Amino acid sequence: MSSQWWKPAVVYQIYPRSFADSDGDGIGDLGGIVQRLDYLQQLGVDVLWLSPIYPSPQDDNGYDISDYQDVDPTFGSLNDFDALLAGVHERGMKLVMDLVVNHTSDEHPWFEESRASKDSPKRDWYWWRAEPNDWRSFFSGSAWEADQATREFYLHLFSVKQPDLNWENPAVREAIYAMMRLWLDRGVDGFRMDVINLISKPPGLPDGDSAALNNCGPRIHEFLQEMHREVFAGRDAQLLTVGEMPGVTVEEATLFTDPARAEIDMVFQFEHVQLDQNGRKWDLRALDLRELKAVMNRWQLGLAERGWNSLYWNNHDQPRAVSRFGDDSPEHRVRSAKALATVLHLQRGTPYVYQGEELGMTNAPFASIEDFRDIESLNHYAEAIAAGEDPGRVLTALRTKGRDNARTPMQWDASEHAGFTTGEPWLAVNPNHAEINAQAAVADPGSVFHHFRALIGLRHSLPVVADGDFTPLLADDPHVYAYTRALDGTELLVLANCSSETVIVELDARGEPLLSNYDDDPQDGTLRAWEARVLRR
Ligand code: TEU
Repeated sequence: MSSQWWKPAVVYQIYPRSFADSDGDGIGDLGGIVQRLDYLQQLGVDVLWLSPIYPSPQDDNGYDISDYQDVDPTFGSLNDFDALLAGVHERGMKLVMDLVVNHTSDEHPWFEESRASKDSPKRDWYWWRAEPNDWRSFFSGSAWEADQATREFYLHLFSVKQPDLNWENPAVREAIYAMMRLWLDRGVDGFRMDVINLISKPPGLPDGDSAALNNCGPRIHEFLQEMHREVFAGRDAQLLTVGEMPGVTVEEATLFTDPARAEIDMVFQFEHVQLDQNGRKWDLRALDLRELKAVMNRWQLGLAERGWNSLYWNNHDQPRAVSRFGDDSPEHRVRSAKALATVLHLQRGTPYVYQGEELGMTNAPFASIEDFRDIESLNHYAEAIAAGEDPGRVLTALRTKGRDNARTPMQWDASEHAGFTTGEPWLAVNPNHAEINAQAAVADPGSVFHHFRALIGLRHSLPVVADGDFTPLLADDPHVYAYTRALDGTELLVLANCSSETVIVELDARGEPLLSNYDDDPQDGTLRAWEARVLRR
């Protein structure tokens, strides 16, 4: 596995269900992705990450897999997959699959065999107990489900239809490694690993906070080193592995991503996407830019010597970046989307663009609970209402933080269903697609799309972006995000006003302008609303 080719690379995440529908059933598919490969090549991204496309009852939109070695007919076939992979490689891009192996679907043959009887040869491929502990599921309610057949309980940290695999069992690990080797042999270029820090459970499964107790358990590094030996070692292909790790710390991330330890290339940390909440995700809290910068700067400096960062503002589990971290009002949406991309893409790490982020897509105007589809949101709503919470308040939280915000169909043009489908979309298209869509963006040199292209171009052309040292500036400034990158005598100054008011910048902002989201620079020591500048000096 040749090293670190992904440092100057940019990854684009596709949520197949919502990207492009080629057969008019209202659900995106592989044929639709193939139709849009030229668009992605024009954007300039290097790697495509596909959220799960495997056979699934779709209880959690594919993160509940019932067959790891095929493609769900909703999305297409293995032949369609091979055609997609060929199209990606022909255009010089790579394709990374989603690896969901903390749990399977309860309709996976492994689980069906496991639940059949207490003596089943696959009984301990999952976690069964006569009595549950007090663990709660990430999707509300208990993390244990009673199973009538054997009158025992099985563990599911996510939905009832997502039973957790028992990684203590070497047969489970070997079966997973064999499946991964199959996809790599098919030409896949790596894996995004779903909640991979939860696979090593705490001995004895003690009562307590399940998220904390299962975060980076005692054998996690042993398992990832074994996986690396069994799956990746000895392959000369350029591969990428990224582990999604809710709750991971900088210290743990340096261990996971230190190349000398041969575990994974990078992790998704969650600290910066949990600042606008009081404990629970649904207890909303205003975001303070100083706190956001503090977290991002700590990760930048923490992995400067050892390890590597992934960089993201949003994905299929998070609300839209411009609505959450920017200002999605018509007056400021474009500039704030560009400013957010600028401060993220020029940091040290591999940037991830979530489909539609390059257009400045926004959160959606969900009117009522009937408009939501995501199991996490629907379960939370049911539990909150049952607990007597005010429905209006709960709905406001869902509108603000709900995952469906990220899952409204991709906006390709201004037509009825935004060019996503000729059928009835599984989730309503955001009505602002008349203005916000790829067709308009590609045709407009001043669009968010072309700003992303320019940022990706800087990472591809300037070694300082991939390898330069990171130095934070103005950490205590409540409005301005600023830092430098330096390498071999080249320095980049990156600064952005992350507010909708003009502010004064307390630093020497002179240099050769490389990129900005304003056509001019008044050179008067101020930054206008959401003004972002990249200068070389
Ligand atoms: O997400 C794990 C995870 O951390 C999220 O569920 C997160 O807690 C929540 O969405 C934030 O509000 C991964 C996948 O990305 C997600 O889509 C799946 O639902 C989940 O695992 C289970 O597979």
